[in-house]
Amino acid sequence: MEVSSGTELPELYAWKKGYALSGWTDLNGKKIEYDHIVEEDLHINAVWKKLPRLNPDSTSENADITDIIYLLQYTANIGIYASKTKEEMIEYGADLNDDGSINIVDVIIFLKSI
Ligand SMILES: [Ca+2]
Repeated sequence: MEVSSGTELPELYAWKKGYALSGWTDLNGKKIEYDHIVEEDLHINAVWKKLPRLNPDSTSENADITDIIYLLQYTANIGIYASKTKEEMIEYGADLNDDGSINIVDVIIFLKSI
């Protein structure tokens, strides 16, 4: 995708089934901060992250609303993942925007991605 000088990065609205758009990188693979104003014309690549399967009872290959409920429960410190560390949740793939935190933003991205 080409982005013109003086504009902001596109919002994270793109959609790919089973994946969340977690951000953008430049051609060298370096992550571009979301609030970065582009200073020169730039080619950016989307970073897609596979949606995690958090529902242990699910047999489906693709993530669904039940996985989001488990993530939402984690952010409220309840449910089967409540005792998991942030690092464990990141390992499960729950940090959908790659900011090192598991919170409501990840839940929203998840909701927008299924
Ligand atoms: Ca996050």
